[in-house]
Amino acid sequence: MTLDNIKEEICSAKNIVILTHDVPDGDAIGSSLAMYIGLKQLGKDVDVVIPKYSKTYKFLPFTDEIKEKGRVENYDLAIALDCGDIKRLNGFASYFEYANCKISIDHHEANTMFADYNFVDPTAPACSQILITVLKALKIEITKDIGTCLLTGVITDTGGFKYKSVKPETFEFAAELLSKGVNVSDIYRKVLQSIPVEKFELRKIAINRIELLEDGKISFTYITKKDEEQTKCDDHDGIVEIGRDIEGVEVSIFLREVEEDTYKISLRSNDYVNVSDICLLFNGGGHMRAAGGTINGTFDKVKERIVSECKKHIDTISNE
Ligand SMILES: [Mn+2]
Repeated sequence: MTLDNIKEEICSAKNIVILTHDVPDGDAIGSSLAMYIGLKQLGKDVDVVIPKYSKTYKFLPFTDEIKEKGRVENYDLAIALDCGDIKRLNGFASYFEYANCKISIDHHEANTMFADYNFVDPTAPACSQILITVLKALKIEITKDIGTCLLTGVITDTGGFKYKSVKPETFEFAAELLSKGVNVSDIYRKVLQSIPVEKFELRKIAINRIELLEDGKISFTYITKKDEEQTKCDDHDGIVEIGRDIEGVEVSIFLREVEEDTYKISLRSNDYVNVSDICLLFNGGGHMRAAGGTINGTFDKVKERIVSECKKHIDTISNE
């Protein structure tokens, strides 16, 4: 069984590196830190490498120990968390490739099974929820710190327990963490409610640009590099959800300029459109109702391509 192999590999490794996906969200960071704290408990030489992340998550325990770069080139073991594709490991893929053994623990539907051992459950609402099983198998004590990281992952990936991915186990899991002293309302407020002023300014720009297309079934907006310079903010978390929450919208599109003629796409769907399928066409993927990718071309071309692809998916399904 994969879990037994994972246990064995973790037990025998000395040097371990923990990696996650680029533009890390609360589940990516929460899972990484929970794993880090757990492996420290086992006395491992462990690094958690996350070059850049939103300061929203600075409140999590042990963020001071997050490294921008690894300590060595060749780790005994590399663990990728919450990452469906090696391409999404971005700058740190070399640590993964050079490691003697590679493990992936994830919940992305489109996971490419890129590791030696892949512990993937696409029905789990968050990687953090899978992690508790792994940590327990390793006989790691679920402390308040670990619980805070894990619950942050679940809260961010379920939008505060409101997505369809939430199952009875999600609440059982939350109940268990609460019993360890984890402060759910504090996490909720920090990751879902309060936003820094500069982030609010960036959001305002995106909201003002929202267009409703295809009879209001598609919401579209974007942010340029200039907007980021002007607001001194590059944290786009939450923008794509604003469009998704407009009544009648099936798919919300958010484009972000990363360099000239290159855009990152974020898609959200409300119900029946599988946006992971759409993003697979654009070098990306993700979940049925939340996915991302990259697209090259001028702004007008990019907009036209992504809108027409979303329209095609909406039409096919509504004609079935
Ligand atoms: Mn996740």
